[in-house]
Amino acid sequence: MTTINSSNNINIDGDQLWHSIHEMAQIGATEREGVCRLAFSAEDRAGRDRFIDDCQELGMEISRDTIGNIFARMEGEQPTLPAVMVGSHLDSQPTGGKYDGAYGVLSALEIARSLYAAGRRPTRSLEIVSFANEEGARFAPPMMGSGVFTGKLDLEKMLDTTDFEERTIRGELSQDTTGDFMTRPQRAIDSFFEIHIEQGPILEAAEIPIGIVTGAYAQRWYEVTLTGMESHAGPTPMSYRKDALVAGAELILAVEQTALAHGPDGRGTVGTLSLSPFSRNVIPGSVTLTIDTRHSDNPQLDAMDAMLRQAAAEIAQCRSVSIQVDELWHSPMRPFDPELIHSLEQAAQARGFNTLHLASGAGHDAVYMATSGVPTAMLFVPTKDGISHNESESITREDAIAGCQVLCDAVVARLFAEL
Ligand code: HGY
Ligand code: MN
Ligand code: MN
Repeated sequence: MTTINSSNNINIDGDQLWHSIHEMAQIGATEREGVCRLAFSAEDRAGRDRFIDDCQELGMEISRDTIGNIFARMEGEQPTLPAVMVGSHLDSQPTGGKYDGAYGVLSALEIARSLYAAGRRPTRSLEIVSFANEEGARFAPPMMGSGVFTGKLDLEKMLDTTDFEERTIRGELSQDTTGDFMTRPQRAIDSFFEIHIEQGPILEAAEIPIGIVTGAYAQRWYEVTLTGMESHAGPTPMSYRKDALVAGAELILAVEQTALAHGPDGRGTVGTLSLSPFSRNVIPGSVTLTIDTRHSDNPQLDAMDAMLRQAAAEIAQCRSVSIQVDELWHSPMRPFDPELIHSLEQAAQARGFNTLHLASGAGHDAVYMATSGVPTAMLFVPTKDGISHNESESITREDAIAGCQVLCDAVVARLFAEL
């Protein structure tokens, strides 16, 4: 059990952290003060290159892997020991906020900076990481970089994944002009820590600055194709129609009903929809849409899957359209590591912060790290009005610094732990 030995403590530079977060927010900045750094875009590459520059400035060893994850390593006194890894992601939603992901990567960087500034070389090595394409907004599924890194997602299949303009990740990466950094050697990882904004209302409502994350909700993503019959909006009587869009509208309401029918932890969202032939006076013959379902409990998510498929079958029959429901991705609920959770709890208490334990409705790279068997834990800090995946996303400077300091204390305890 790694205990927080406050004599080991390293104090972070809160001003430097807050400044680096807002420097990063300039990369891909939007007019409404958010960010747009879609995975593998020029803005995403610029954010990643800034991270690389800052790590190189410290003298860290940079490496990457074939899906574009970036690793920076501070070698410890005993370099053959498995490293402590800390990180998150720099890619964003199209109308993302300044803090989702970037706060976690730049907190990891601040821990490295603080160790170098204190002249402290840890026993274990420290690896900080920026995982590629966590959001899955442009290229689904999400958490792709960590999924490939942990072997849970197939690299070749991911490289051939296309965005809505039919561009592939392979093609995007081929334009990559990052330096010729070495591929990260196969090296064991002792533990993984991630700090993130909560992206929900719980911590702010409880007026508690530190959230200890117990695990992340299970998720299932679907791609749905509805096929009816396009025909003339005038001469076609209502009873003759095979309207794919009206069937889609019923399915969207069924998604909402399915989530509501599975308690407060049920979530159902239709975030994209396209139709054809997209003409004012033609009955839509074809609709494609995506569904994101989540639940804190694996069996409940399975029950939602069954209910959704049942609803689709009934709508298809009633409206004489075909509805193809394809599961795109499934991420089961994964609890995080009790020992690391305890070390985060200790670190927060040692600094006098109240904590609250909560599950994450959002997915994070920590989920795949935990799934791969690496002891993993996450910290949350409050999000203003619980709003995220929105340009108005906001956190306080005070909470950002408190969270990073608590993370630093737990990470340092692990880095210097007696063997
Ligand atoms: O969708 C999520 O949970 C995360 O933001 N990728
Ligand atoms: Mn995120
Ligand atoms: Mn996100």
